[in-house]
Amino acid sequence: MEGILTKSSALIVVDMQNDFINGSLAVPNADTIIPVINDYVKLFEKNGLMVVFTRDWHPENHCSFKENGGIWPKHCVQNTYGAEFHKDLYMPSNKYIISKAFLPDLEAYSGFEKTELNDLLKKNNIDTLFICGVATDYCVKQTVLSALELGYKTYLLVDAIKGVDLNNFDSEKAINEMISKGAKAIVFDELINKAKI
Ligand code: VGL
Ligand code: ZN
Repeated sequence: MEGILTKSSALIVVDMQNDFINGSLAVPNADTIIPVINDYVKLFEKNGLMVVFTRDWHPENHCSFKENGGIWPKHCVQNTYGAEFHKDLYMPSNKYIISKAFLPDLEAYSGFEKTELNDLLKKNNIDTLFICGVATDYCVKQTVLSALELGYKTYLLVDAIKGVDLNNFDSEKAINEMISKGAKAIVFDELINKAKI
């Protein structure tokens, strides 16, 4: 293994949970990226590389819910079906799960916000991240921007993300912002070719 995929690379799969795929806060066409994400997960697993799944993990009374003055329908409540990972998502035996946005009064779109993610990556000498999942315009975007601020070389897996698009072009704007701040857009075949594995 050489090229852009090295022992210091990790895959971060953002929030592929039932509520975001076909539940209360369904991201349009999120189901269509599951097979692509599975290909990435298997590629990393096959090469013994780290795979991290983040999950939105709200308490019942989370501030982001409409009933509490927020903008979202109730979603991803801890220990409910809606918060479970989708059944078609391939979960390798060797994986890490990072829960986020678990404090009632704090919205946290980034997988790094108030979590152990940065420590976990540092402990494993990770310097390069490959990020996919949902939603492009919220948690994927904020996770990518945090990663860049923390100094990780960051790839956005553009064939394995989907956005909410509350406003037209939100996802497109989010992708442009991530790239302008240093993220590199890449698709599966390109990664395979450049990885030289
Ligand atoms: C998300 C809206 C609300 C996300 C989380 O995972 O992108 N979006 N909570
Ligand atoms: Zn949420």
